[in-house]
Amino acid sequence: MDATLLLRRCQLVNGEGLVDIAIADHRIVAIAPNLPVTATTELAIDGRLVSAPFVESHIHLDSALTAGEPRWNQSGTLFEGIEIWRDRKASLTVEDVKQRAIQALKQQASQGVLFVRSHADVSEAKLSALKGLLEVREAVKDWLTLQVVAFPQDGLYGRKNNEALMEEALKLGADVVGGIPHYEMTREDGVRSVHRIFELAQQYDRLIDVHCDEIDDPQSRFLEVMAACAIRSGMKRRVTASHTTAFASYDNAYALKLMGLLRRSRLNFIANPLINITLQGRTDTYPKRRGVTRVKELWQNGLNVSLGNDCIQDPWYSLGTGNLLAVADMAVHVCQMTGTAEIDACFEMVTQGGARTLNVESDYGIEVGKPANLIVLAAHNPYEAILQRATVTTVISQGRILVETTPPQITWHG
Ligand code: 17E
Ligand code: FE2
Repeated sequence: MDATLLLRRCQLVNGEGLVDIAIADHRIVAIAPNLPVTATTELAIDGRLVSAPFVESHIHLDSALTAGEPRWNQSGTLFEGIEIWRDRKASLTVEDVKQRAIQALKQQASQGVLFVRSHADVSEAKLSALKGLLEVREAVKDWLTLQVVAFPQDGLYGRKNNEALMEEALKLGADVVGGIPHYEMTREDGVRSVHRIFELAQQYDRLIDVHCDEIDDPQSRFLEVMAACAIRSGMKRRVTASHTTAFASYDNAYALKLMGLLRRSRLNFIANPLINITLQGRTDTYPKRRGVTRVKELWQNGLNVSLGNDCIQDPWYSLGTGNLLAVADMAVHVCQMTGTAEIDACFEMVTQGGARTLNVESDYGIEVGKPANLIVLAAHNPYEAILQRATVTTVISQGRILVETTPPQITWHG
């Protein structure tokens, strides 16, 4: 058999012994020890970890790389971030969005991310964020899969025109319907927005990903509305609740009832621990809440959880490099996922779990017949990868080597 690319002696995430991986015509054509194959290019992996790519399930590329414009977020709250972004987006252009989004995506791809779901603010009259990201989706499609969420940052009912802008965004081709019920003016508006989101998703045949209960208010209970709608509509796995930070503030009696409903709903969950450990708890003195959703309990209940960066240097978070191992590392700490199976689960949340959230599982994973998207890490297993924030040394996209990085070389002169 002839291959274009052959990886020798790879350690797979759940693999027993080492295997070779042969790639031809952009697809994986064979996986087995000691393949009798010749290839145009052969890579000696020498027992290092080879994984399916990282999946960024939650990021705002429209605001990425704007930290400090027009001013820095001094209070560190979600609300100040929204106000700064409102001023910044007044001068948004399609070119501005495209340039920053592509820069951020290249930075992420260099760190092994080949699947990304980005929110695009559609509560802005010209829809520049959405139009820019739809053009980026097309521009990068040969090396990265981008999904775009129509996200009404100022509320679906926050201004008269916002609902119409959302529908316009779906007509233009957004992949996912977004929302922000906890930020609507009233509880009633929030509930109404969730129902409208489900209606639109069914009408336009789109996925759903709602910023849900991103607040420390234990009375913010839109997650139960989403779960009920997911069950009644039958959309279940096509629905995602992002952030759900209020879940960390619910009392345990309500959380127990809710968890039963969530198990029925099969919703996907996305936690963004880098951002929510800094945004939440800002009105607390001490004890100060962590404000990250109940990742461990959701995972223990068999629900699909993925982890996202949310921000790369924007009005909500001035730090961030788009590295998903940094996010997994933060989840291990904040969510106390320190058991061995729990650390492995955090690695899965930035790979397979994200693929399930994005509904791209049929094209994702290291299996014969699937598109050859894979990454090589300077580590031997997921634990080492998180421990070391391991360098992704080779990124292979659609069967071609897209990026190579040499890990830092330390010379000890003791
Ligand atoms: N917008 C929002 O509502 N919440 C966030 N965490 C970010 C933007 C980053
Ligand atoms: Fe977000």
